Amino acid sequence: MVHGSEVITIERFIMEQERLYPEATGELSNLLYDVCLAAKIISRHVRRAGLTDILGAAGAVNVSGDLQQKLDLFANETVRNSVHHTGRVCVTASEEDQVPMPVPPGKPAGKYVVLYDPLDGSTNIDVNVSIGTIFSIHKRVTKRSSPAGLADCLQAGKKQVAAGYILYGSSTMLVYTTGQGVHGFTLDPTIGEFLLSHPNITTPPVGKYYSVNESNWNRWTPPVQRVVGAFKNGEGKVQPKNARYIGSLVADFHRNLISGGIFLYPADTNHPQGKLRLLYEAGPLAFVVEQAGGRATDGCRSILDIVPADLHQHTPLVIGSKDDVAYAARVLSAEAVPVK
Ligand code: P6P
Repeated sequence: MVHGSEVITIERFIMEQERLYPEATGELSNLLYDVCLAAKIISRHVRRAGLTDILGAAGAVNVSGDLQQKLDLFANETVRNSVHHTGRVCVTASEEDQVPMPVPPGKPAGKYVVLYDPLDGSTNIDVNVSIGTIFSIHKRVTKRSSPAGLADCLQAGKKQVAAGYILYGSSTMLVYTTGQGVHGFTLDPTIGEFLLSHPNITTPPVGKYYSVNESNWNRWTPPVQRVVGAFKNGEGKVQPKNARYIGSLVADFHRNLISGGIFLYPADTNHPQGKLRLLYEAGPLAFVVEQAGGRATDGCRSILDIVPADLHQHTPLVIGSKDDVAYAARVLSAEAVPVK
């Protein structure tokens, strides 16, 4: 937000938010700054991806089976290197790493856990479509005397202390929540600062858009087909919506958050547990959307209530405007049919 010559940087905003909590130590604030630094570095490279040899596949394959793009690996290392040495974090976990990455021995281990998808939508890198970074912050649950690890990562989404994403779109935006509303910042590359551009984001209860990959239609259960059909053609009180699908989760999510909409990646016969990941995709976005007045389910259950059993666990995802998500949950709960 720019008031005349006065700009509110994310650093100032976080500091003012921290002052609301006299007991705050400032560690979470500093961790959010660390994430901001990583975002700026990744943004710089994403913006130049077409101009350097960083473009293209790095040849390896991650746990999702996605061909790892060089930018994926760069973003993965950048986030880890921005937080591991700070003494604020004890362990990180990423879509690009098979296992959790505890802070190395000899480095101070802090009280926070960072789960992240370093560059979601990376198959869009080479075709210049918006991509994003998603992050989730928890407090460690294991004793400081023991090494941090998987147990600190496998926490329900409702335990998150902060979550957000960076969208590398027509501009680079960072959107986050610490449970005190949702706030959006736009990077001014001329000064290298994220400036408050979207304070107190709220999402309309009924969305303009529905976002789903309809090429999966024949792989869905009939109830899922009914729900998507209602958003497409209208049914009862559900009015028809415009279809918008970028195929990049953060971009689809952000448009729906601002304009109102519903994003669905249901289970299908190719993805019986859904394609998206619970811990570092659905969970953080669920925290953000609920803080903005929206909802997020796996079709039936609240995403934030799901207790993960596996670090890279998949989940179906229905997320966005609360009345649209509630309609989907009513149909999908009443007509629950397992995907065969
Ligand atoms: P599909 C990108 O690969 C991604 O992980 C998300 O960003 C996106 O929402 C989804 O997969 C798109 O998947 O099967 O529609 O191409």
